[in-house]
Amino acid sequence: MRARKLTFMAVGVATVALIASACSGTTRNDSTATGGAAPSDTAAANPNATIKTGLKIAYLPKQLNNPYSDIEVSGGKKAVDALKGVYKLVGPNEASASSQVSYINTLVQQQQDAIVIAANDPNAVCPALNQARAGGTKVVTFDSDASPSCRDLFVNQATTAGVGESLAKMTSEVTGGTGDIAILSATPNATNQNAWIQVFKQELAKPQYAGLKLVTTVYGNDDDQKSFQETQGLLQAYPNLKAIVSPTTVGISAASRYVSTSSYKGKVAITGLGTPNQMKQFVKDGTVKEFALWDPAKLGELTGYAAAALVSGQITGKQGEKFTAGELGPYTIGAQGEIVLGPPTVFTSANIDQYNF
Ligand code: RAM
Repeated sequence: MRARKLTFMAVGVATVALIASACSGTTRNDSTATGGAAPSDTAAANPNATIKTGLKIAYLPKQLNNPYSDIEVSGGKKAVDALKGVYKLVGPNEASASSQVSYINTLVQQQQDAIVIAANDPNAVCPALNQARAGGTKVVTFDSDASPSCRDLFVNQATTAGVGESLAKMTSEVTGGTGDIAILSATPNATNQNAWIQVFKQELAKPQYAGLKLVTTVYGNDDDQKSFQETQGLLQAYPNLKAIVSPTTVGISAASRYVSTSSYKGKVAITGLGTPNQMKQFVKDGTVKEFALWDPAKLGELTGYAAAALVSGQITGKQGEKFTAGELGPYTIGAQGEIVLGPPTVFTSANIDQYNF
């Protein structure tokens, strides 16, 4: 399908650091670590290049048993099918830091044209991803980025700043602007949640949010049961809690389920990021007033078109390059190889019935 690069880059000291970090995973404070063996791609983009058919495009979401991932990859399959490519889906059942490495290694052996991955840790996946790239496979992250040193493109669902700001605004609205609040996140290593939480905290430092006090952040690991138990723990440990902010679809639905049948209903607000279909019942029963998300299927679809454009040479990942993502229309690559799907939608009782995902 394509010429494989035979040369591997000199890897140097930086990769040793990455391999070391792969053992323990990465927390937010070192998530900006760079280095690694990014292949030097000096080829110029050819905007008129034809999208090749038969491209082998493999999706590797954070985890398979997450309704969000199912929606996401359904859009990926739609794009790959439309482009007459060969779609593949693999992934772990839990979203721990190094859980994706063995899947990447297998995809490398299978000589996929592109690996599309939502990274469970920005650095743990890097040595394997760079090995894929050294062999000629293009790497596109979506949903949760890896270090820019080990991917060609990142398709972000919304701007990181936009998501963080929206979380702060919703929290203020559902609490009336005052009180103790807690975060129920996904895994401690998740690039996307950590980036959103960082912006959220910066927002909370602004005068308009002075009445909100973040008391703790806990991690449900994008596991429904653990998220449910962490919710219970938060409510017991912080009797004055006014809101739980959960920037994960798994966390927000588990927290809502707990609160909806407890004495905390009506006293502790829940907001964050959720799928309308999982959250509808909790909006209707009054547990949840507002939350946000984008359409995960569109994220998967856009990523499929980006991967195919990259493999076909229409784009190389440089800022300013343009491509068309089928029915989703034209997109332009931004700084650091980032493509943004669009702004998130805020869901309330007024609009939730209009959405079905
Ligand atoms: C969960 C995952 C995913 C995130 C959504 C909002 O499903 O953590 O990565 O984007 O929540």
